Amino acid sequence: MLDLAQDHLPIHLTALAQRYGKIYQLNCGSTVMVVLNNSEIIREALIKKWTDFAGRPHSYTGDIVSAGGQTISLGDFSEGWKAHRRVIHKALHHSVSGSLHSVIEKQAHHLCQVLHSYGRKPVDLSEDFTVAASNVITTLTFGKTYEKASEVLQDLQGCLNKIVSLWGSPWISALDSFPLLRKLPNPPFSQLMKEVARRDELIGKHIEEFKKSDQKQGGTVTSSLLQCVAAGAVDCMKLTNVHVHMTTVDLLIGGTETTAALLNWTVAFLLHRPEVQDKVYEELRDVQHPQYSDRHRLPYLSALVAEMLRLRPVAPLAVPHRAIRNSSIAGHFIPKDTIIIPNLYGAHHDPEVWDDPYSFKPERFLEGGGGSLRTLIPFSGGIRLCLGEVVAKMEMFLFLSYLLQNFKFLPAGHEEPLPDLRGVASVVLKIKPYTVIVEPRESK
Ligand code: HEM
Ligand SMILES: *[C@@H]1O[C@H](CO)[C@@H](O)[C@H](O)[C@H]1NC(C)=O
Ligand SMILES: *[C@@H]1O[C@H](CO)[C@@H](O)[C@H](O)[C@H]1NC(C)=O
Ligand SMILES: CC(=O)N[C@H]1CO[C@H](CO)[C@@H](O)[C@@H]1O
Repeated sequence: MLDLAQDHLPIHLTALAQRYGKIYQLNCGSTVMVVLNNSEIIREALIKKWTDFAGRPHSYTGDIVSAGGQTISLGDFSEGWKAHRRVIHKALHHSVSGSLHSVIEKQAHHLCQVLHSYGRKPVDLSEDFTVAASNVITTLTFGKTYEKASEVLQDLQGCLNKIVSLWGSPWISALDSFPLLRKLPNPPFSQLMKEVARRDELIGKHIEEFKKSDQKQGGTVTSSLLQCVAAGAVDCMKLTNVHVHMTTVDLLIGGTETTAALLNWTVAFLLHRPEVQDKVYEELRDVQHPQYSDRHRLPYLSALVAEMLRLRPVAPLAVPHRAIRNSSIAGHFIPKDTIIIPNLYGAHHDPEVWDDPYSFKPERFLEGGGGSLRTLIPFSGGIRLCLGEVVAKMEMFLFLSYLLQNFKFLPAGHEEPLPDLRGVASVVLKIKPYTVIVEPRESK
């Protein structure tokens, strides 16, 4: 229990790996967990033996936040889950193909306008990043965007963030391992129940409004799913309105804070190594309106994105998997129902794979730099691969190309220390608060 209550669990689990090796077991109450700390072993379990490890743990609190496992992210492996994931995947790619690029460009452009309006005063950009990432998702799901000050957006993001952080807290996880505790009063748990009810009210309102609007004709994930439910087509079997509802929750939770946190991390690292910013800027000078298809002409920017995903995989422990039958990993017997924790953070800091793994060196991903994209697994792998990988990669590339082409990020002041790069990790790995000065490039 103490091992799991650490403030930076990925670092703690990685330190345990140095003592106990690339695969080890933790026991918590009646729960057995196996932690995997290198990329080879994670690939063995999640890709090569995906049929054995495709499950999710059943948990008391997980059921509460996921309407009894009716989400993609927390739903256990079953034929119904597979069908649900397939439909969303198709709907996401249908809504995404062609339009995703322009959806992101529009938000990147808007983000630049907001940053211009700050002048040269020190600012905290985390909310602007959240708004940009959230608007990409709400455009894909409902065809709608919101301003930062919008009450609807504030309410929804506030509520989802609280759910994620409460659910990740030890007060809540203890309830899964120690059922007796459920009988005692637990204020964080009551708060969680309240936020879940609020979430369902807010999302429910969105879907009702959407059904009444003219958007329902097509082009968004929600319209594809609703059509699917109404038509009762074969590959939509058993998809219900609850699934449509929970899909929105999945995409908003999976797609907003992750992307925003990664942008926030990138700015912090660039403050520590300003020459990296300048190199990316030089590269971008020759490309008028950067497109995702230009990424091969922008090797330094691409290397920066890869290095950020390596150093700060924002879902550092992925989402726990469950063995759905007896199996083995690296020659060790793994009984059915063991919980598997892929330590992506550990895999990305493995000294056998990465030179100087704790240093920020985008150059490692340039030709001949020694970095290997094969061992980079920020989106995990196999059948549970992040559903938004394509969206996230395009967002990172386009947001950063717009930001770095238009601005230079500077430390907030001479006396101010540079941002602390250790971070705090619960479900999403985040950086601690800091401010930054945004200087427009053309003013020089
Ligand atoms: C930089 C950004 C992102 C990173 C690093 C990331 C990473 C991850 C990881 C590691 C997992 C767990 C996979 C596993 O269980 O093995 C995951 C799952 C998931 N992600 Fe992402 N993600 C990002 C952005 C997004 C976006 C933009 C979306 C939505 C459009 C999204 C939607 C999801 C969903 C729905 C799942 C659950 C998949 C399943 O259980 O089958 N993610 N992500
Ligand atoms: C799984 O392994 C356990 C031992 O932990 C054994 O008792 C059980 O029979 C095995 N189940 C199958 C289906 O092989
Ligand atoms: C980065 O995110 C944290 C919260 O996770 C926030 O407090 C901090 O101010 C953000 N920094 C910037 C420059 O956005
Ligand atoms: C990042 C890290 O500490 N990885 C460790 C995983 O386990 C192996 C032992 O098998 C260590 O050598 C690595 O250092």
